[in-house]
Amino acid sequence: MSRAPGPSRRSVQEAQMTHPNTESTAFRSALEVVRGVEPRVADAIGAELRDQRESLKLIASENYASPAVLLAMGNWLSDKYAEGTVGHRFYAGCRNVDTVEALAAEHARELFGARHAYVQPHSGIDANLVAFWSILAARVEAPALQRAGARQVNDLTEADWEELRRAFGNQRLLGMSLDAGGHLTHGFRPNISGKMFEQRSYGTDPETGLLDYDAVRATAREFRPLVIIAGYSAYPRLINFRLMREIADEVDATLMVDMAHFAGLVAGKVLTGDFDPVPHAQIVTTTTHKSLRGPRGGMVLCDDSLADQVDRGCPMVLGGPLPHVMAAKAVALAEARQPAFRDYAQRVVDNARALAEGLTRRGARLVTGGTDNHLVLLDVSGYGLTGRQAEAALLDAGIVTNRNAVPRDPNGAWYTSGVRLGTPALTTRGLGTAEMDEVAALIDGVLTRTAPGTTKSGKPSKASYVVAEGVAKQTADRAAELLAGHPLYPGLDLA
Ligand code: DSN
Repeated sequence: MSRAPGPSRRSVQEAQMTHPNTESTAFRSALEVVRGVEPRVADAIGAELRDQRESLKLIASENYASPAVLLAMGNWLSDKYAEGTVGHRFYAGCRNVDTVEALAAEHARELFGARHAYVQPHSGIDANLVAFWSILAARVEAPALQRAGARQVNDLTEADWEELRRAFGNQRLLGMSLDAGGHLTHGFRPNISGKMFEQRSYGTDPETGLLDYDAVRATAREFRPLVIIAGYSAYPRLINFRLMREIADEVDATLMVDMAHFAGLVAGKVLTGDFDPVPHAQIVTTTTHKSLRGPRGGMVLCDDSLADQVDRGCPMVLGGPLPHVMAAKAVALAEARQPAFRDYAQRVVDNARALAEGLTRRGARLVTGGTDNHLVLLDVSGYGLTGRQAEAALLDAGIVTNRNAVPRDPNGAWYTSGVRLGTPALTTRGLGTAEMDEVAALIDGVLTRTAPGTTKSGKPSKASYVVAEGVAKQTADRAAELLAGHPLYPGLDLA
């Protein structure tokens, strides 16, 4: 995965701020209008820009959307109801919503090479809910309709519905365990997926930390799930989706991939062949705001077998579509189809690797020993800290991360033993591999000089911590210097 020379070394942000005066005027005017009604909201929006400008953002699931994406959301498209699908709405007057939804779906299909795209989900959880519904409906409704000799669900009798309800229940889902990097929506109790499905997890190899496909296959053979989910929010390696589909086919399961974290790497053609989920899975879900760098929202891609069910997502499991966000999705997906996005995606991965190497060289312990994608999972137990202590100490030093469980974590999901670090946001700002080494030095410097604290009664605490005098300020100052060379929304002036 060596990086082809990019067409330009300008940062993504510089490329996006093509008319800083126009963009400044647009945001300034918008804030002035908001200020006229509720100044505290305008202040909070301005303060958020300052916070984001001043912090070293390493949250793997965050990014910075372009001014065009942000501005596409702030308008009267928000005022339309548009249940239904393009050209088939339950409300009159949707022609402009049709335009933006059709554009977003077209860009998504072209970008990912998908047969069908559904751009209405409001979030990743919603996208997954649409996928679960679609898989169940396709599997369960069709035979029920056949048995009842009915053409559509509305034709079913109460007795048919009774049978349908029974068939919808007690289905099985196999997904990656949370501590191996899976996501709450992959069958865990705090999410509806953990209640509607009987769930079983596959983990990672205790020695290597890598996904063990033979173990996944053995579990699938024994458990016979209806759905196998591949995808993660904290696994730093690639998944072979061809193999996962093979396993799913063997047990007659539907392969669903949640690519929320790595959609940008798929869009940017860093993940291709066996590592691109779209040709292999029957259904793929994603968010649009992580490595894909779009507005906060979700999306579903699928093959023809599930398209009809997916399009019934609203009102089946979703509230009314957000037309203004679909407009912003169309803009972001158009941006991701530009050649520069491929360069960006490759730099995200190069930066993650440089960060991993910088940490390893300084003695840090990484889950799986490194990374092949946009994230690094740092096991902070080597520093004598919990994830919660490390996350808080880093935040004091201007480095924003999030704590995350590591496989078989002795500290559980709340305190954890890990910190997840991701490079999509800093790459958007234009930081490169040399700076990632410096970021690694800053992180290691803070964690080496942080000690666990004690509770009020003097017992060891998993939450409190003590950073050596001056370290947080010194680090924050250096982080600010690094960021000053890569301004967020360069030229954007709200004053
Ligand atoms: N909250 C996202 C993340 O941080 O990974 C996933 O939902």
